[in-house]
Amino acid sequence: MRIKSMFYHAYNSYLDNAFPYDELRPLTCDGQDTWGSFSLTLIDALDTLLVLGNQTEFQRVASLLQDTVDFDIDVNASVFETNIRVVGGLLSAHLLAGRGGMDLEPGWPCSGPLLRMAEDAARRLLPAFQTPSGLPYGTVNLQRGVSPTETPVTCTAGVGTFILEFSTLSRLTGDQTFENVALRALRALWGTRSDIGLVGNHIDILSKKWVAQDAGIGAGVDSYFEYLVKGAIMLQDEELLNMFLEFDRALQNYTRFDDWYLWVQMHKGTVSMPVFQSLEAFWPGLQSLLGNLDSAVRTFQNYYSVWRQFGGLPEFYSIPQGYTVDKREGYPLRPELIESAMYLFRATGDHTYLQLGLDALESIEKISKTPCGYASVKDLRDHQLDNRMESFFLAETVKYLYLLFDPAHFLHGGGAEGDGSWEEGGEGGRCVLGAGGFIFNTEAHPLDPAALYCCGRHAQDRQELRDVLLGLSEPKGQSNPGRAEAPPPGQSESIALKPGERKTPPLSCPVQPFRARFSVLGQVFTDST
Ligand code: DMJ
Repeated sequence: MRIKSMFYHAYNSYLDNAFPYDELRPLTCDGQDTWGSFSLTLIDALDTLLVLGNQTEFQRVASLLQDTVDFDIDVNASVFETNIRVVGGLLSAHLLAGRGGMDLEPGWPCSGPLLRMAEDAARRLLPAFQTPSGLPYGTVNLQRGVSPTETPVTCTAGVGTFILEFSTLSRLTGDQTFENVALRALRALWGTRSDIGLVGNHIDILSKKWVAQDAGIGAGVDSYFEYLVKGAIMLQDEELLNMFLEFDRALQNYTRFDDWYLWVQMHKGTVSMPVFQSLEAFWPGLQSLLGNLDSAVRTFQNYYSVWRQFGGLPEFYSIPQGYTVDKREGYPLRPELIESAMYLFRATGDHTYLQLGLDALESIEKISKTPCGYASVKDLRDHQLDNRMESFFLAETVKYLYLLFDPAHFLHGGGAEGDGSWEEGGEGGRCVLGAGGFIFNTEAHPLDPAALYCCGRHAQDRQELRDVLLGLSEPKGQSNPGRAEAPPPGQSESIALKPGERKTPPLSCPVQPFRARFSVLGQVFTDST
């Protein structure tokens, strides 16, 4: 199958030429560290191996990563990227370990080596959340916490894209800290919305002032909205759903025009940038999860027309001009339109979405294939290439393409007792896994809500037992430590780098490369990197 060949061409090239670096450089056939120094592409691609049915390589890589990856490193890492790619990738592989034929610990899925790795990585991100507001810093040193000179400016997605991974960690391990800090950040962000119900692009996490006041659904914001919806579904949490629905009303009111979504000033609602960004193409998929199919279909058609015009989605597309935007003509092999096609095909059965899949396959093969991988397209107008293959190409783009053409895949859910798509796990086989469908994190790593529910119940039982035992043994009046609480505000000093210590530039909010201050159609976005 062509999608499998695409995967293995890129994957084997990474292993042969780039491992243990984070990414493959497909033009020079070598590797480079980008988001950290933790073999990022291999972690990100691990669950795709299983999605493609390769159990033996899944097992080999799972143990290779346990032996080779060390998060105790003096690296300044993006809190957002490390969470969605590393923590998300490891959690997903952990939850799929049963189907992957790995040797399982007796307590799995509530314990296991990949879960411990995910927890180790996530614990190193926690200092970023120790702020008076609860809004996290964008960058943290994995060994030493947040630098005293760290910028307090973070993008919206960098604050609001943790609840899926962190609640999974909390419910599997029984340590509430992760879910607490993610929720605290979401609630704090909610409190900063404007009078007309919108949030901007970059916020100062100390003053809670909006530094970039453009409201939209794309770069710097996108996965915040995605996590409100998916968090609501995964945790059955009405608070998150209500937050999203209120945002959605404002977005529909102020930013939607002819089923495009523009950027507007968050306080006034006036259009600041009539631009479609490739990152926005996740939106029709999200709408389909909410049941808003008509609108999802129309918006998808708009975005697909841009794909057809260029054979890919340029990073920015000026809607009035019907053309690319200066310096934003690239297509770094992003997954979002294919992701939406997968959801919409699942919801409608319409073959338009398969056609997009075919178009994507053809384009990527034709434009970006090199002797050792697939290269980001620097400019869709002349097909110049960049020497970079982002890890999301194997984690997301290829995975969503494969799942689009395999509607019976177990990850599409629909499992019911008897059809063999569910499995047992947990102490005494009390967990029924995979029967309630999977939720994909924003890096396409599937998470299983049933495991959260099952381990959460076990953790609760264990906690109640501990409380009873402690209550019996403690003298009256002494407090019960119980589960960890959300960190108290104002602790950033304790996790700070000492003066003079090494600090590399922060890598925060990279969802869209706001690499410099730049002006598009009169609107200035501020870069925090
Ligand atoms: C991925 O890392 C994630 O999907 C993120 O939410 C947005 N950017 C890339 C893919 O385009």
